[in-house]
Amino acid sequence: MPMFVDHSPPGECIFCKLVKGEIPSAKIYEDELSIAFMDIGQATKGHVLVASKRHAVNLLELTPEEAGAVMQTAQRVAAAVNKAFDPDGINIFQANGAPAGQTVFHFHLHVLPRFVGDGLSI
Ligand code: D5M
Repeated sequence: MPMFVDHSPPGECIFCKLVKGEIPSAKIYEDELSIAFMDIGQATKGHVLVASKRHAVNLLELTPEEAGAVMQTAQRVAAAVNKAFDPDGINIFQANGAPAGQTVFHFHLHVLPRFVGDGLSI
């Protein structure tokens, strides 16, 4: 599968619908360019996604302003997650393309609290 193929009509992907409030989410923060919400899968306790509000398939499609905004939001979220869940560590990761593990083709990064013995292998 090619890396840069979007699988949804513009505005119709699952995170676009989430941004528009058309599907429910556990939203924890938003600003003009970015939004943060709990990951539905909770790979660990406190797993949050930070997405661009505009539909960009991956990192390479973000504007510099969007890239700055999502990273600033990720830092804020990481601080909040650190306070709320007291993890032993935190991963920030982001997949570009199906071979890299991307499953939702709307830019997002993961703020993933890590706990000693959590068994994750990323
Ligand atoms: O990560 C895609 C992530 O998106 C994966 O961890 C599940 C999450 N996901 C999918 N649908 C939803 C909804 N509706 N709310 C919250 N989280 C969701 P990737 O890096 O693309 O594999």
